[in-house]
Formats: sequence, structure tokens, C-alpha cells
Amino acid sequence: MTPIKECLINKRTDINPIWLMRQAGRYLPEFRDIRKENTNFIKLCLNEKLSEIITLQPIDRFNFDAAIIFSDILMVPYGLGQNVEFKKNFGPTLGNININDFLDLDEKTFTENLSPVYKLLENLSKSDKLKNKDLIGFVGAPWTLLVYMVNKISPKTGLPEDFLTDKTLINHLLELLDRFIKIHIKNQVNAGATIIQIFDSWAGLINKDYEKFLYKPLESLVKFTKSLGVPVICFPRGILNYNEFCKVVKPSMISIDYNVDPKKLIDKIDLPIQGGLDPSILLTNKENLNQKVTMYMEIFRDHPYVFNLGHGIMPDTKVEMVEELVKIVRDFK
Ligand code: 1CP
Repeated sequence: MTPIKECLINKRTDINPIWLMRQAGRYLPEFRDIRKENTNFIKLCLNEKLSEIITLQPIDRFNFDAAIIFSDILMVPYGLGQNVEFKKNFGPTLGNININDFLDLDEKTFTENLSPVYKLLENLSKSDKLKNKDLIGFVGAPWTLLVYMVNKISPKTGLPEDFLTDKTLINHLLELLDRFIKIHIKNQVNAGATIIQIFDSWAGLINKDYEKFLYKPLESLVKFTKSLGVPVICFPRGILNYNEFCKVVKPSMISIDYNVDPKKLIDKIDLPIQGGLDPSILLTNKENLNQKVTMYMEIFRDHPYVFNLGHGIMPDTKVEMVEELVKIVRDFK
């Protein structure tokens, strides 16, 4: 059994499991080399040969316990037919929504639009490099995808006040997203994903109707994924009440962000926990890194824990610091 799976069934593992959110990406020189030659990000995600190489880059370097496929949460809006582009130093820009076209879309067309993602998983699941490791497929949560699809750019600087006023559109989109995210999960599982992670990266922006935008959609996706026989990790970044979230949504494991105080959480949550460390610690120095990582490892000494960050690794992170991080986690006894 893989170290992460052991952790998921509350067993003590021989090694301390570790992988990092956004481990396949811009902090790696070998990724940047490929990216330079491939300026269209969506096309790169749909190139199963290069995506396979990129997915395995962090495994080759750091021997993490899981590979997460090189893809993006915005592949679902792309698969639905919305235009998605990534502009340098700006981030994603999405096209207009034609809700009637989306409502007419069938499962077959959506699956065909994303077929290279599934081919990537099929190829990776045969790779010798992933022996005794997990292969993580992922989706964006309905709320986070709704944010990008309706706002059409990153909500980094906040959302406009009228963001939720077109109730018909919002309700249609929530229904569509529930349906097609499930199809994307099912296709990834059928193609070989051994764990699914749900990224609700903008959950912290929900300030009312938690039931409608957070709990109900995630509970539904978690139930669905479990029914396929695959564990599911939730990352509801920025929410205030992780305890309540776990009780309602019941993921197989909860991934915590860097604003969570792990000491306060540990007695309340009866699920395996992942993550927590502020990714900006990797931009400081080895001594500080050692101190902060050891603090997480000590706190979770007797709790099933997968080491990870509290958000994605930052592009300015030095490879040397990641090597040090892995060493600290692996050597912790
Ligand atoms: O070279 C580049 O400019 C591309 C940078 C990049 C990369 C490497 C983007 C654009 N996406 C990715 C890959 C990616 N995205 C992965 C690959 C696997 C891995 O983890 O290594 C994953 C899991 C994602 C997930 C993702 N995309 C999230 C959820 C996680 C998170 O960081 O909160 C989000 C919010 C996105 C949207 C997105 N895609 C890319 C960027 C720069 C963003 C964020 C934009 C924003 O700030 O709103």
C-alpha cells in the first residue's frame, strides 16, 4: 500500500509522506525550459507527451509520494466550451459565457474535448516511476470555477458587488458544474487516478450562503468520488471553520491552509490532515525552514498527516530549499 493510502486509513507509516501543491511548475528550471517553447498554456496541458514529462519532473528530483497531473482547474471551463487563455504576468482570462451552448453540451463532447488529460493519466498509471506512489487527479470546486467563469479573470483583487446578481445564470452554472465536474472526476478515475483532490482555492471569498456555495456542492462531489472507490482530499482555502466543514462534507482527508492554527485544529478533527506550512517560508532560509517544518511534524506526530504546503509552491522558490524540506520531513522521527 502507498504511504498516503496508509495514512488515509489511519495507519502509522514507515516514512513520513510528502508531496507539494503545484509541485509541477515554474520553480523548476526544467519546467521553465519546456514552457519557454510552449507559449500556449492550454495547448501544453493538452499535450500528453510533454504533460507526462512535466508531471514526472518533481518525482525525479524529490521522490515525492504522489504525482499530481500537470493540468489546470480551468480545463473544465475549457471543456465546456468557454475560451480560456493565460497571459504572461497577468494570469487567466476567460471568454464570454453562452449559457445555452453549455446547457446543450453532452458528456461525449466534453470528454472528447479533454481526452488528452485522460490519456495522460492512462500513460502515467503504467509508469515504473510511480511504483508505490499515488497518482493524483484533481478538479476545481464549483464555487472556485464559478468565480473564474463569471468574473473572467482572477479574483485576486476582489469580486465586484454585483457578482451574484444574475440568479438564473448562477443557478444554471452550479447545476452544470456539478454535472461536468463529476464527469471529469469519473473519467480521471477510470483513466488511473488513485486519489482526487478538490481545490476550492477561493472558498475564503464566500461570505454568505455557505450551504449553497460551499457545503452542498462539495458534499455532493465527495460522496460521488467515494462511490467510485477513490479517496478524496478537499482544500477549502481560507474558510473560517474547518471543523464544521469536515463534519458536513466528510472528505477522506482535509488539506489545511497556512492561516489555520494546527494546534487548535488537531483535537477537533477526526480525519487525516494534509498541509499547512506557509509556502513563503521556502523563500527564507534553511534554519527557519527547519524550525517551522519541525513544528508541524511535532504537532502531527500522533495524527495521520501528509506533509504539504498551505497553498501552492511559489515560482521564486529555490530547488535547494525544496531538497532541504524533503530531507527534514523524511528524517523526522
Ligand atoms: O507557466 C505558467 O505561467 C503557468 C503556471 C501554471 C501552472 C504550472 C498555471 C496557470 N497552472 C499550472 C498547473 C496547475 N494548476 C496544477 C498542476 C499540478 C501541480 O500541482 O503541480 C494544478 C494542480 C493547478 C491548479 C490550479 N490552477 C488552482 C488551484 C490551486 C491553487 O493554486 O490555488 C488554481 C486557482 C488555478 C488557476 C491558475 N492556473 C494558473 C495560474 C497562474 C492560476 C492562478 C491564477 C490566479 O491567481 O487566480
